[in-house]
Amino acid sequence: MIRFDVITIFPPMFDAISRHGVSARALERGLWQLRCWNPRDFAKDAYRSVDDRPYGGGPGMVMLAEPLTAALAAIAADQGAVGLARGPVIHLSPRGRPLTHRRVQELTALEAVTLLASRYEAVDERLVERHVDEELSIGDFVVSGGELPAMMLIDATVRLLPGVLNDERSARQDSFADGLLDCAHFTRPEVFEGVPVPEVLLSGHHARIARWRREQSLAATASRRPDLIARARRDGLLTPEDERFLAALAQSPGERQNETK
Ligand code: 4F9
Repeated sequence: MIRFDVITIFPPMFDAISRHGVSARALERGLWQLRCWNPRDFAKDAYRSVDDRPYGGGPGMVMLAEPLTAALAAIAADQGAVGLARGPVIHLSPRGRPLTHRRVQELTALEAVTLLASRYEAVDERLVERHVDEELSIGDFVVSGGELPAMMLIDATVRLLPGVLNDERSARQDSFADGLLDCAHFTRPEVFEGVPVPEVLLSGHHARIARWRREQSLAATASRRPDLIARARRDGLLTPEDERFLAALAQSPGERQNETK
């Protein structure tokens, strides 16, 4: 079982994953644990300050190293007291390396993961240097704090834990699980605003359906994320049949307008 310890000045934000949806149900069923730690509780002054102005001047505030260090020490002590193998301390930051499906999969094997969800413009770099193992980004954009990115990391990890999803096949067909984007999906009605469901899906021919879905994945990935095609090729995830399909796709521009959506 995995336990997430999160340092945040807004613990109630985490109700979003502890009280709603798949992650909440898994929490209730004891498949993972969550503890939030407020750095204000580790502040040293009467105002319970967790930030201060940057040396060198400039806009914004910087999170103080000391309350964060104290919070990290308390987390490590608590994890140790209950016998958890210490996992990494991860800071969610736009300066981090991109979070990937592979890294999420690796996290599922850990007993404890500590997340620093920072606010303000930055964290004192000495704290990062000395006490953070890894900085991870969830995309090339900035949000108002690390809480949402931290919740995304937790949610992505929890849904891969055994027993969390109703059908284990769901996680396997997700985008990125096989290095490609997921295929398109359809449900009732059979005709929507004049657009019919692709005929092959009504055929009951399982091998043809599987091939069609594979080609949908390949076409969407080639058009939207050519970087993923290159990687899948490098990782040996493309069959000769896939390669023939991609070659034909490259020969027929215009027919795939839809794929540039
Ligand atoms: C963290 C943005 C991870 C993207 C943290 C403001 C962040 C972020 N990925 N933005 N605080």
